[in-house]
Amino acid sequence: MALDVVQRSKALDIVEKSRDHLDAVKINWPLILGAGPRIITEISGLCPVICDFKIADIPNTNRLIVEQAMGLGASAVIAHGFTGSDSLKACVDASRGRVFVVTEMSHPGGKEFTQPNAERIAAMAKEQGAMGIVAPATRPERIAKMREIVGDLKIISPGVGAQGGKASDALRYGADYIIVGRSIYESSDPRKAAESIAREISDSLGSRK
Ligand code: O7M
Repeated sequence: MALDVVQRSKALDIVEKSRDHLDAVKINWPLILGAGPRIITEISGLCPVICDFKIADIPNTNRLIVEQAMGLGASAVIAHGFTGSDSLKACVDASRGRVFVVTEMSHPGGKEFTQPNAERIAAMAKEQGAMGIVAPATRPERIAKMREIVGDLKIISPGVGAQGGKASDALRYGADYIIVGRSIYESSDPRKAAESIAREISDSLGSRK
């Protein structure tokens, strides 16, 4: 789940209600800025945390960011790839390989700069020893293309629900996990929303057999 709320109490309440149906909680800048970095530690006591800082700097700065995130309890981090292989390598080294690399972004503007470079970035993620990549559920055919490139790396896929993508399509085209934000945290019943997406996923995996 992408937990893009800004209040500590609301964040913890949503995680407590929905965590039985989640593999991990992805934390982005809105929650860090709203609740403070210790929220990483608090939530990591309930569910694995992926710090989505879309790290995009020189190698030394990347290393410092990753060390802070992992030190606070993150299980993995998310980095951009466009800064190049040395910057990504710094993230891989500092997290012991627990990095997901953004390839093509899910929003319409993702076609402008990220799409033309996505395949090279995916290949670099594989070469540098990342754990996986991020690829768009809004364009599931692109997930299939990325799968050809990254082989057995994990693919996590945002853009389900509020951005128009479907969980079952993303999985059918090769994603391992989907990232869902607003469809869960803006729901009047986050637990039920997470449960119904988890059911869609298990049904679609069942129909793959
Ligand atoms: O389900 P939503 O649309 O409310 O939230 C989607 C989340 O995924 C939100 O936290 C975004 O920052 C993130 N995301 C995208 O929506 N598109 C991308 O291309 C990449 C990400 C992402 O998670 O990158 C790591």
